[in-house]
Amino acid sequence: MLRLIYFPWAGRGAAIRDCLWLGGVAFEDVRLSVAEFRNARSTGAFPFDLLPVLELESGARIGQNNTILRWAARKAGLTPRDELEALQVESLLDMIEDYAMRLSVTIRESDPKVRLHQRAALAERWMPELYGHLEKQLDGTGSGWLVGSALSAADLKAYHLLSKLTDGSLDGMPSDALEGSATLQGWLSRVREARPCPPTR
Ligand SMILES: N[C@@H](CCC(=O)N[C@@H](CS)C(=O)NCC(=O)O)C(=O)O
Repeated sequence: MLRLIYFPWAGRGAAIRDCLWLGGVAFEDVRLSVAEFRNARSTGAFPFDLLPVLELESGARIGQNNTILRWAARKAGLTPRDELEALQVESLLDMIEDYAMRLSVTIRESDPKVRLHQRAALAERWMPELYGHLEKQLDGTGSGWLVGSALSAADLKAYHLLSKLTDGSLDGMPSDALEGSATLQGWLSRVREARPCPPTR
């Protein structure tokens, strides 16, 4: 059986899980604690020593979240047929990942003073820049979705990043950052409603 290996939180696993659930793709949703991850990593269990990792039926393991997300979107039938739209989704996934990396750097920072300094740059510069890119994209399609006229992996990936940035759990990141944007707020509600409910186990 296919296995998606990640941590118990949303992070870089959530959009992949959403795609697989939306597409009805059977997979084992493996959620490792940090201690379990470190033990397994010390045995060389993961390509590049990071999660998420996709394990195929053959047992082959694949790393890098955008690679896995693109694969999951194809499996789920969520990849646009139109070539330009498919490229736009790919490009958005990479653009969003650039900003996810900026957030990751602050999460890995152990010095609280340095972290707050980094978060100020995130809150004042980088995240408004990301929100601007997304607003422009939504204004361009006019459909309520980031690409074309349907939900794509780009909506899911951006949704999870923006949700994390504004859920109040990150020191120095204001939870009201999107209050001034009716476009982004409307889009977030649309994605929230379109997201699948995790299957009951
Ligand atoms: N470029 C990688 C980044 C993966 C990554 O940073 N994963 C984090 C969790 S979101 C991780 O495994 N952290 C564990 C660690 O750094 O020890 C990807 O796209 O998958």
